[in-house]
Amino acid sequence: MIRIHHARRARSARVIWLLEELGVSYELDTIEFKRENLRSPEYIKLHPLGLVPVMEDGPVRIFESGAILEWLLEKYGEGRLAPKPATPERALYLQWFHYGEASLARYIGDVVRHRFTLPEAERKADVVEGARARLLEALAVVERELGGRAFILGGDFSAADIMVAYGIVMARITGELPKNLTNVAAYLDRLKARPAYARAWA
Ligand SMILES: N[C@@H](CCC(=O)N[C@@H](CS)C(=O)NCC(=O)O)C(=O)O
Repeated sequence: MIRIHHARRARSARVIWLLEELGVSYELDTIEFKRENLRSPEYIKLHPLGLVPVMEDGPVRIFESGAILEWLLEKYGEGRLAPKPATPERALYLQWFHYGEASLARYIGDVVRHRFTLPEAERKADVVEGARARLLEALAVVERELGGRAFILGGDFSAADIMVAYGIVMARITGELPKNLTNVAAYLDRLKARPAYARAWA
C-alpha cells in the first residue's frame, strides 16, 4: 500500500491529487504542520529537511513532490496524464511540470514561510517582498500562457497542471493571487471542478 506523509495545504496535495486521478489507492499519515512534528527525530528519518511530502511504496521511500509524481506515473500511469516521451509535447510538459515547483511554488513557499509559518522572530519582510515580486512575474507568465487554453499544455489535463496548480492555489488561499489574472482564475475553476482535486484538497 502506498503511504503518503501529508500535511494540510502542503505539497502532499499534489501526490494525493495524482493518485485520485489515477484511481490508485493509498493511505495517509496526516501530520499537524508544526515545526516540532516535522523536525522530530522520527520524522527527520523520513525526510532529512523535515518537509512534506514523503511517499512510501513497498520498499521505495522518496521525497520531493515532483519526483514522487514522476515515480507514480511511471509505475501506475499506463501512459495517462503525460505526453509520450521524446515528443515535442513531452518537452513542454517537462518544462511546465518543473516550472510548477522551481519557478512558482518556491516563491509562494517563501511568502508563506515569512508571513505565517516561521516563528515570528525569524520572519523577514524583505524576503516576502522579494519573493512576492518573483511570484507575480511567474504568475503573469502562466496568465499569458493560458490565453485560449483550458490547461497548461492546451486542451488536455496533465500532471503538469497538478504541479503548476499548487502555487496558484496557495497564492489564492493566502490572498497573494492578483484579481486581474482572469485566465488563471478560470483555470483554477476548471481544476477545482475535477473530483480528484476536491478529494486532494478536502
Ligand atoms: N521541493 C519540495 C518542497 C517541500 C516543502 O517545502 N514542503 C513544505 C510544505 S508544502 C514543508 O514541509 N515546509 C515545512 C518547513 O518549511 O519547515 C517538494 O516539492 O516536495
